[in-house]
Amino acid sequence: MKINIVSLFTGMFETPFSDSIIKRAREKGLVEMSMHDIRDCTTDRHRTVDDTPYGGGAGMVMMPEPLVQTVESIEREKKSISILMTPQGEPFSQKIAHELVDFDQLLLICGRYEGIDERAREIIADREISIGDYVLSGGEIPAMVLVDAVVRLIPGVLGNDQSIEHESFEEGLLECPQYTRPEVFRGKRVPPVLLSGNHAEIEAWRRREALKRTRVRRPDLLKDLPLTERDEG
Ligand code: 9D3
Repeated sequence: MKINIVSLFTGMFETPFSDSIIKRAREKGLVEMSMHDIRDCTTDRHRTVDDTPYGGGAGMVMMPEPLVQTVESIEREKKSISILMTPQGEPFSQKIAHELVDFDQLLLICGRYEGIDERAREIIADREISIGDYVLSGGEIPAMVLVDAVVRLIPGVLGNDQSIEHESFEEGLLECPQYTRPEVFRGKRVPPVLLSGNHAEIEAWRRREALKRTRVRRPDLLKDLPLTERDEG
């Protein structure tokens, strides 16, 4: 998969994508990433990328010309999609991550200031995504979140021992409690069932604990979950 990131702060992407899972995915040739600085597509002496809003008001708006120019300078693969990271977009989810992993190329456009000129938005954005209802300073961190979630779904990126199939959001439940050595830590014991060696009982316990935790912390997740008869008990 090819990932192109359009931003005014391309330097922000250097370290997060040079570590751990994404680093290994790049080394294995499974993802190719490139950053595109919008300022490189300016033509004036001051390399201006923003201007005051028509109609007045506080803040600045990203000008259409350098932004559209930057996006249009990127070579497109057959199956590519351009995504504008914006607080007005649809909320990002594991489901969207699965939809995006099917593309050969993602173009992620990061806004800054109060946002981008509406005409530029219409021209460059196939889809618009937000990562949640809180205010950030720009689309860079949201783009990193999206890349991380999508890249780990590319076949071959995760090792077999890190299989995604049993991960919490894939099953629609929160994770059950996890334990490792020692058996007793500050007087707190590991639940005896986990030491029993009875795999059927361990599985049943994990499912029960995951349901319990989801019911308390995220009851909204249970609404669209197919529960078995055993779960209801
Ligand atoms: C004062 C009105 N704000 C709109 C909600 C203005 C505004 C706030 C933050 C305009 C841009 C931004 C910068 N944020 C993003 O570009 C952004 C974002 C976010 O702030 N939260 C969650 N997801 C995203 S994706 C892009």
